[in-house]
This record gives sequence, structure tokens and C-alpha cells, in this order.
Amino acid sequence: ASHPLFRAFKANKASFGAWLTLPGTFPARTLAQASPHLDWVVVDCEHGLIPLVPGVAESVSAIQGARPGGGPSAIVRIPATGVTASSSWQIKHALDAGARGVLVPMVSTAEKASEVVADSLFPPGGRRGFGSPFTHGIWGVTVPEYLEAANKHILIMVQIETKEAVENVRAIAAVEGIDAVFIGPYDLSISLGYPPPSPDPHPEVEKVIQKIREEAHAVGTKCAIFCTSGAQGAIRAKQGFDMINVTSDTGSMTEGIAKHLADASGQ
Ligand code: 3PY
Repeated sequence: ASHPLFRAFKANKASFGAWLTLPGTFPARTLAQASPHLDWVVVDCEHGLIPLVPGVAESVSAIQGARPGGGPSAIVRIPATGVTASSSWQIKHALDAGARGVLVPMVSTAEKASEVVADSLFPPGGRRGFGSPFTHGIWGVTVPEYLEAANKHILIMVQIETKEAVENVRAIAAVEGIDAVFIGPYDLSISLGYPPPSPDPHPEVEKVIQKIREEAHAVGTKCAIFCTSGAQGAIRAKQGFDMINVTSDTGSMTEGIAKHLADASGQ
């Protein structure tokens, strides 16, 4: 039940991911097969066009089955922001689809982070219910094996992207069960009153980004960040970030098409 993301965590190595925003199995598979160096994919049901119901199950299966022996780890970003009454069923649905991890946007207090953990773990650690006839099969294990492996190997990750979350970051990162905090530089910049990154964040936001990483690491929690290029990602890896998103399906499509046409036309 191990998967690329947790293997990277165990080896204490930076892992690299990409963002999926387009619905359907073909974008998911194409992205997941693009490089053996892709450790994880975020299936974005928040700002992406992938519906949680019924679309996420097919995206998750396509990503994790994309390579012989298993593709990248699929992490689902749920649509509900800030932990609402909807977060609970959305986390359940994302994990029942076979996801290896869940990403919850705009979590700004330790109490809310604890709610995320409770929804993501089976008892005794949490309150997740079991019932899907598909999930264990997607992981290729039996039901009892799934119940044990899920509590050990599901990545529980929350986004730090508000002023309030920055104030509470150490307490959020220290919540038992939170494996990683994820920095969303766009929302973080806006919340702090700065323009969004273009492509680098404002220097004042950059200071906050480094502080979030330090606070997470101080309590033994991993720190993830969203980047829009491999070059930016390499810098983040050197700085000590643990999980680095380097591109998205639509971003790579746009950049790739523009580059090839510029090369061909000489303009
Ligand atoms: C942000 O930068 O706000 C994100 O959530 C990344 O998509």
C-alpha cells in the first residue's frame, strides 16, 4: 500500500507534483504518464473543472494506474474552503475514490485542522466511515488491509493561505495527524494584501513563505508549496520544501503549444 509520495517522505527527499484541472480519464492519464519523476498529482475539485461526484473516482484511478506497478499518488483537493459542514462528506468521497491523500483549502485554525484529521481517519484515530465496495480494490488490497493501510498511508494536508492561518501555523502543523501544510502563494498574497505572484511572490510574502516552512519543520511536519515552473520548483527544493508542485495540465499545455509555435514560426 506504499506509494511514491510516502516513499519520498520516508527517504526524506523532496517530491514533485503536478496539478490536474481537466475532467476525464484522458487528461489524468496523460499527465500521470508524462514523466517517471512525477511523484504525485493534485486532482483539483476546488478551482479545477473536476466534479467531486462522479468525476473524481475516474481521475484518481487513471492517475494511480497510469504506470506499470502504480502511477503517481493522487491527492484530491476538495471544493469546500475553510472546513464547513460539507468538508466531511467531501473528504469521505475523495478517499472512497481511492485517493492517497486529501488537501483541504483555507484551514486557518488548529481546531479546523483537527476536524480534517477526524474526517480522514477510521476509528480509533478519527470518525471516517467504511462502506465503499471499490476503495480497497483500487489500492489492490483486502478490506482489512485497506482499513489498516489507510490510517497509516493517507496524506492529510491543509492549506495555509490566509493571514489567520499564518498566525496559527505552528499550532495547525502540530495537530496530530496533519502530515503536511501546503502553501497556496496566490491566496496567501491576496490575504496579506499583496498582488499575486508574477511569477515570484512579493518579497514580503516570500518572508512569510519561509516562516511557514520553518514553523512546520519545527514541529516535524512536512511543508508543500505550489509553483508554476520546474525552475521555481528547483529553488524551492534547495530551500528545503518537501512537496513541490511544478506545473499544471493547462499551464503545460499553454506553454508547450506557445513554445513549439514560436520555435516553428521564428516569432
Ligand atoms: C494558491 O496559490 O492560492 C493555491 O491554492 C494554489 O492553487
